[in-house]
Amino acid sequence: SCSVDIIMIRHGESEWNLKNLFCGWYDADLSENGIQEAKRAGEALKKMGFKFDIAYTSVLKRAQNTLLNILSVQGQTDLPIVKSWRLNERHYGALTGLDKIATVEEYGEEQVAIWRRSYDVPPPPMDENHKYYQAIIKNPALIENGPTPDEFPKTESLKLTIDRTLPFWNEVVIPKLKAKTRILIVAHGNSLRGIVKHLEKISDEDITTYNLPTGIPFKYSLDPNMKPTAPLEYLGDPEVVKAAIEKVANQTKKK
Ligand code: DG2
Repeated sequence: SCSVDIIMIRHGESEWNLKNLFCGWYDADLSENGIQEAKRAGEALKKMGFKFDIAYTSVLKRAQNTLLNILSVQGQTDLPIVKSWRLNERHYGALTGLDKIATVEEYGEEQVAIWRRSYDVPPPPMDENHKYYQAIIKNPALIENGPTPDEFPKTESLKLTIDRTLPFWNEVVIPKLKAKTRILIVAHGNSLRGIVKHLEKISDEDITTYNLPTGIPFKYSLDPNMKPTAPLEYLGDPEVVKAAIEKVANQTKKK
């Protein structure tokens, strides 16, 4: 046929999603619920008969472990996996490790919304005295497969995230898609928001209210020019999808 499909998914709930902490480049693992989400995603993909030729993921373990859980349920444990820091979550700067509600209480809803969802305002940078600076800078995964010391961010807006994710999309993913390779991408809330913004041409304004749920696969059909023929399609129950998106939006809402 003349269109090609690609499946993408944000990792399942991480331990820091569960604790409601800004995570960014901190290498939190999946929560128990996150593992279950990944397995359910694997079951859904299996049921719908999806097979893949290659998977792309970030260098962070919440994404990699989501992928491994999907593949073990879906039955493709021998799938080639390519890891790139360009699919990492946006670096959350000085906010890394802070409680999302406590941050709203300290800085106000408006400021936190700007840091969290504005297109081009990055959070304050992470300095060397930050509680998680060493854990991130010394993470072997980020040293081996990470950016060069020059490229290593201290914080990232969505725009900066897109700037380093899109070269991967254009130079690695697109050629494979053109060769009809069946691709699965497992990445993060904001690295995927960047790809979605690019594909659907979502405006800088409209992207500020756009949220992606954890652990629910979605599909694009791309025409020969690699343009989506329709908005993303979630491979899940619409009510479950809606609730999962609201859960992300509500992470900064006081109860
Ligand atoms: C979350 C996204 O990233 O947080 O870094 O805290 O997808 O890796 O769990 P992920 C984080 P929000 O931008 O939705 O607050």
